[in-house]
Amino acid sequence: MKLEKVVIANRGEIALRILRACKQLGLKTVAVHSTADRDLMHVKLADETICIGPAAAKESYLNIPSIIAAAEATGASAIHPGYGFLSENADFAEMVEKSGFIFIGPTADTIRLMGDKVSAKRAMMKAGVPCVPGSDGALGDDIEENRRLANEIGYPIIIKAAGGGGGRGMRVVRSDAELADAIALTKREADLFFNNPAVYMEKFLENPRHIEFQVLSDGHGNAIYLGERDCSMQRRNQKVLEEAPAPFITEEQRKSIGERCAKACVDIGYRGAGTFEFLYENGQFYFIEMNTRVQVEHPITEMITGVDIVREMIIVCAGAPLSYKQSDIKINGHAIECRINAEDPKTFLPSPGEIKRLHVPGGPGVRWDSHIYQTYKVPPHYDSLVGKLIVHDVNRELAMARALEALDEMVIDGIKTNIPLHKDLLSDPVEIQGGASIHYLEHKLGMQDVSAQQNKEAEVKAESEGESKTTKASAEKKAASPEAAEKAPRKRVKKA
Ligand code: MV4
Repeated sequence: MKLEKVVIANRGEIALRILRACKQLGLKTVAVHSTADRDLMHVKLADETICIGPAAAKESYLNIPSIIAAAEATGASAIHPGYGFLSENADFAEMVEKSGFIFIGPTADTIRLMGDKVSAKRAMMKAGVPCVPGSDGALGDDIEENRRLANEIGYPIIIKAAGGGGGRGMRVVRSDAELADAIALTKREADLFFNNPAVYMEKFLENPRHIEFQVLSDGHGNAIYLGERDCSMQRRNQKVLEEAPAPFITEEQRKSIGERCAKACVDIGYRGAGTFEFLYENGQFYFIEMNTRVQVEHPITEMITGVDIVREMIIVCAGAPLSYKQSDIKINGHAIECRINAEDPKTFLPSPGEIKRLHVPGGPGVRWDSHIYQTYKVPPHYDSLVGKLIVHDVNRELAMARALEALDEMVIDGIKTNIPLHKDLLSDPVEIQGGASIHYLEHKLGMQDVSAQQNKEAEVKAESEGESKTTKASAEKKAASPEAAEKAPRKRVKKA
């Protein structure tokens, strides 16, 4: 099929990023948007626009029939799902392809394989990707057997929902006494949240870093890795700042893990852009999940490799071979991304509203991926990401300095943003040193603010008691996250 016109089934900065890639490829674009998003920048720039429903994502960006109807009505040949929303919904990918359109991402079968964390881990183990030690598959009902397994792995262990991911549906267990209840509770929640009661067991890593490998694969036996990103700076499973390459990771480690990821892509016939998520502790990488979409933080990899990831994912999904072979890929310098959110920098409450004044930094090594403009009104209905400041320089120290200078220059008036948090973080000795664990930022924020500390304690308690995020003691509103929380609850489709 010849690719001529692409439906952009997303909003905000990533919709604009996809539109730019399409324009460069000479492709026509269709922006599908909700009633709250008529003024989005990519809607103004698209060749055609279609309103697909009301502000609520469930009725617009998650409305499968409306999106497919928009592709039909405009004679489009492909649909790009971006991140979040329907990007990792296998049923959507299947319906897109059954309707005769290209899904810009892997096949529905691949999304399904990776969406089930038990089958994902099994596939990765088979491909030679190192995984967290744990159960071989889903846990059975024999509590004696599960106890034996937990002792073999060694406490603490973690029970995770097979249908979960991104931090939902997990419970840490520290002794035999807690095990049976923890498994039962996690299974009930997993059934409720993901329509799939299957759970599995892993060794719980207390203080890991979160390091992920970017891959590109054409589904015809060509796959490459584009190095790794360190995404450890996070709060409540929301990444705040990412960098590439990951501090203190050697070229040997990069090559060893990267080659295994690329081989795994070939083994499973992976198509498009993908990310292998690892926990990294004591010099070892442990695979946890694969993301089958373009990620928020893809630009830092683009900056250090020179590869346009969105362009490559479009062309390989249209049937072209990858433009690069592994030997073309060289890691050049260091890149940092600061996610700029419309939120209170202290309470983290969302701060929608009108952008009254905007000045964005520029100059060499400074990139601003954002849909916002002066007079744009950030709507309250979606995640609070308003832009990504990406900086690049020859080394980490200079990149950090450049990030601080760019943040100093940036002016976003009318809404509150987390720019002060980023400035504070880039001046933090632990951040400056590099290699902090996934818990560092929450620890730092907890130290600064007593109420935040209480929230954190409530959160730890809630996690061990298996409450959902919405019941936490925090006054923080449940804001959607760009990549994960905006996903519709997965419905299990009964096989005929
Ligand atoms: C873990 C873990 C420790 N040990 N698995 C949370 C998100 C989901 N993608 C996996 N997660 C974790 N899995 C084992 N065996 C700690 C986390 C974790 C985490 C991981 C990555 C980034 C941030 C995190 C925050 C809390 C917990």
